[in-house]
Amino acid sequence: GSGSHARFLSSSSGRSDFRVKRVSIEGNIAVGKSTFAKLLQSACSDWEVVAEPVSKWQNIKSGSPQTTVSNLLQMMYKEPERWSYTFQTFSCMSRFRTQLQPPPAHLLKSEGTPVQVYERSIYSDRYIFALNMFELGCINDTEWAVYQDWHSLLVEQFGHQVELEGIIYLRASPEKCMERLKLRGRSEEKEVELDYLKKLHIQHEKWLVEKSAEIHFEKLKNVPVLQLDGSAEFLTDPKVRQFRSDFLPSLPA
Ligand code: DGT
Repeated sequence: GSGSHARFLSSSSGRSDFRVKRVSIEGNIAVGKSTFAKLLQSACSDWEVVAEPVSKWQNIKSGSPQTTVSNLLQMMYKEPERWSYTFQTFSCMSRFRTQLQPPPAHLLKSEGTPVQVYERSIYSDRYIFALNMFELGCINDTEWAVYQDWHSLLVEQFGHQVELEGIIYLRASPEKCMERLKLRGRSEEKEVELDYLKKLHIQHEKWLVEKSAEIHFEKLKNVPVLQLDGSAEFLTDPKVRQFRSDFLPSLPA
């Protein structure tokens, strides 16, 4: 509720020289993270969204002198046993890279509480996706050990620079996410089955609701989680619109 919302925005980031707070939006595939993130950004000039680098995963340039472009997202969905480990190294690296970027100057100058909003995090990379691929047998024991080893090293070395103030969990049924996934029709996702979304849903629940996931980072366990009903249609639901006009009058109706 609003209590936890206020709590994670008012607590200190632990760095006196650096007021920018970081919030990650988590949730199943196609639940509506980007739509929600854009709403946050348009509601408040102090909030900046850093999108998930999906387009980078779809366009990897390799080879010379002729450059070929490969679509790792597609390769991962087509042949998960061959490509999941490679995918997770690249998705996690690109998440680290974008989240380590310094915030833009306008945020640093802002007088309010500047917030950077991430679509997913280095933590969902490990505790949702990589773990799920391991449990499905698409990442083998050796790959999983190697992934966890370098993931922990990077978090220990750089974690303080990407510390989260809070997590927003957009929660919806796997069926609802499937409906939206079909609606948006991203070609790589054609073969995604409801069962896969159900498994990802359970991983989210274990980490963010039941708190029963085996998390290796003490700080992460204490990050407050704001749970929001992701089944609402944020752009058209009358109740959401009413809330927006009452509390966020700066937004276009
Ligand atoms: P949204 O805004 O909630 O509709 O979601 P998008 O489109 O911004 O992002 P989402 O959740 O659909 O993720 C993009 C695609 O990448 C989707 O097919 C799931 C996949 N994906 C994202 N992160 C990972 C990951 O760490 N591992 C694997 N295997 N797949 C991932």
